[in-house]
Amino acid sequence: MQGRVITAYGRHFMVKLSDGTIRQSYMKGKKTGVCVGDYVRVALQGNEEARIEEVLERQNLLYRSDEMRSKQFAANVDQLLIVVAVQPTFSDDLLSRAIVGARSAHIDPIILLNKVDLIEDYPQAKERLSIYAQLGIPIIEISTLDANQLKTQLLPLLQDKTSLLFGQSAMGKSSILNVLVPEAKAHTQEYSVALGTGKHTTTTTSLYELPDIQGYLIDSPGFQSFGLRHLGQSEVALGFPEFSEFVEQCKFYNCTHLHEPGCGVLRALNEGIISTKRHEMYERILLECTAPEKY
Ligand SMILES: Nc1nc2c(ncn2[C@@H]2O[C@H](COP(=O)(O)OP(=O)(O)OP(=O)(O)O)[C@@H](O)[C@H]2O)c(=O)[nH]1
Ligand SMILES: [Mg+2]
Ligand SMILES: [Zn+2]
Repeated sequence: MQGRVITAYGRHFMVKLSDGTIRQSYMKGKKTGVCVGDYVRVALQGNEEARIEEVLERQNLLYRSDEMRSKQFAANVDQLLIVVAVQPTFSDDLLSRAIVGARSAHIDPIILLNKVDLIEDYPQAKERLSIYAQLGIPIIEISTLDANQLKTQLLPLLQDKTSLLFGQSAMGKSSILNVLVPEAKAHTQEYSVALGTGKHTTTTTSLYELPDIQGYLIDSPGFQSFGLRHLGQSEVALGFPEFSEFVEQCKFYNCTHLHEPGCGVLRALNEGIISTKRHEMYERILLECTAPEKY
């Protein structure tokens, strides 16, 4: 039987089977490599459990890799909903990394600016996002305090897709989920009670079916770092779409756009067409990717 992984607790997974039932599942072997969003083939074990026999081919996989380890976020994701809030302040660095991570995995990024009801700090947040708007990344301004409005804005975008709510802690990812999938709240609370955390913060990635439309929404724990060491130079550059028209002018086909003579990107940078801040971000991510492994 086939199914889709809806959540993972260490080595254990919950799999929603094609007949609509949900089973606790496990996978044999040392390194599991199964993650939320995966389509799997399972063998039923008794009437409660299932064993994952095979992970079916992935359309894509969003993951990060730092110096010490790599971590899978989710598989088979159509779009990344990067949630930033008016308050607390979001990190430009993490936002840019999320965009690079998405594009390199062929996932479309959309920025959700949440908590626009906090009008005092709203103008500053909007201003900080203008650079991403110029890149052509959709930015949708929302507040979970207005549930009807939020649904009107988001549901059409979520139709027929698997979307991943992604971002730093306290940006409001789970609050958005709870508006769109009211029954999710019970699940989350149950889990934090069981763990005795008693906090709102999300500790596991989980996939939910949207009740009103066809589509899936994944909530994930807030992240504080997003290493991109697994990417090559051209993949990093994909996250900087404003470079592309100038890359064509580079003298060397394997130009890294850091120091080469005749580099179209550096020329555009000098002319103020490409933002210094963005180029610095590119350099930082690229140097991290090409740095030798540390032991
Ligand atoms: N004013 C305001 N507060 C909001 C809004 N959305 C969420 N919040 C509050 O922001 C806080 C954090 O919300 P969560 O939904 O738990 O944030 P999260 O992104 O899921 O956080 P993690 O699970 O830790 O990653 C909560 O206290 C929410 O009540 C909003 O639109 N406006
Ligand atoms: Mg959360
Ligand atoms: Zn160049």
